[in-house]
Amino acid sequence: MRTPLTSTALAALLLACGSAPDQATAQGQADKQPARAQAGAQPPAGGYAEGQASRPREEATARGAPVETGPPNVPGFEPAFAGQTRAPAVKTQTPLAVTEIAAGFNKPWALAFLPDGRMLVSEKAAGTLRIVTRQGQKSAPLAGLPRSDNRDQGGMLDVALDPAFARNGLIYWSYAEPRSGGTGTAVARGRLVADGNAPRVENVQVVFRMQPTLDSTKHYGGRLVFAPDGKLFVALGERSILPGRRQAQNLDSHFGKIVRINPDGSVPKDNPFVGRAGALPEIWSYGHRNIESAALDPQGRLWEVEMGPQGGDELNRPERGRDYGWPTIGYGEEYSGAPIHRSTQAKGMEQPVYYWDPVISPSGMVFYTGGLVPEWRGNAFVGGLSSKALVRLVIDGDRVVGEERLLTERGERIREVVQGPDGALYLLTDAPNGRLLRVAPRR
Ligand SMILES: [Ca+2]
Repeated sequence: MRTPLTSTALAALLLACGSAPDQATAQGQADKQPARAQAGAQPPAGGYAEGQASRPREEATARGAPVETGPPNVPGFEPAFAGQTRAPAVKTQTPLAVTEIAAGFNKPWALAFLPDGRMLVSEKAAGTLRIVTRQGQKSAPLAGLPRSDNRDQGGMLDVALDPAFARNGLIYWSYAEPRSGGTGTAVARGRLVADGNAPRVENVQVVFRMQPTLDSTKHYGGRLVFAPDGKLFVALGERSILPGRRQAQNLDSHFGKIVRINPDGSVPKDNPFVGRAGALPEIWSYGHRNIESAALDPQGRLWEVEMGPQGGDELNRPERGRDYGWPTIGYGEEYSGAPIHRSTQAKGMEQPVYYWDPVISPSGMVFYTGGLVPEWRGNAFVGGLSSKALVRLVIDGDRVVGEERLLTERGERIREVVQGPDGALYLLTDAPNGRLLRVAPRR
């Protein structure tokens, strides 16, 4: 099925797509190591204008041109249903303005609003949390945080407020925990003392430790989402290296799982695998790759976007006890171009609601419910790293019916997206000098 790229095929590809394949491939590599040679983007012999690989694009064109015009990395894979990839492009009609609130964050990863309008911002590479005022003034790093392993994809990850924060002052954060023999994702909580010149957390308690420990610096996952019933979802990665990847299907491992815990770390009795021999009781869903985007929709249901390999980033709505397929099925391939999956579908494994090939490299997610931009209500927003975009998804009946890439002209890797109390979107850019941006209608 896969043949080397010939110059004839390349010419046909360029004519058919109107876009150089190396642009999409180069973007897809940016957050994904090791990088793949661009010559590895292999359309079928004869190019995309003929043959099965052209079918998904033709379908998409019939429904309206998609925002993605580059060739897929894995042209042999076809969507399981119409609209599973390359949804028609949509365009925000409201004129937008982007304002920089603050800069100088060391690879910021997550943002959470405090009730008084100040923000907690995590700095992945520094292993810190800071408080930032609405005017952009940054506090000193919070004292009292446990040590994190800040190498590579590790460090300080997500931060979230307890649903009863106003009463108990508790915040939760995820981080790469240094351990004997390796690292693992951990979640801790503590009482925030936010006033004065020495902000800190007190009574720190680690409430979750991913098992097992593995000597890998990648794919920690880490997104924290409180469900409407007060349970805490923790979205995890599979640690990237093969000994981790293969555990995404194993219920005796937290790798490649979404776990569901009580805020104190205890296991809810109604979790799907409670009482099953050999299964870790915290597991909610499995077969995930690396989840850095997760959010509740306006109905209170959990959604996630996970980083696929080369090709194959996925939007899923994880349900209790279900298998989301990684690494058995998927729409991507190794960065070398070698196959990972024999098939895109298998019995007993869930299909993604939507997938991207080439990838967007998703991080951060929110469903917009604000009043500032009424046309966005109910839409999902996802940060894009390699795609250097804020990705907007119009969702109807659990299907994606429109996609937009916002802020592409800025050329910044978007790590986090949150809706502020004012109805604006707040973003963090992924850089050693990362920025906090506010996106709102132009005045
Ligand atoms: Ca999947």
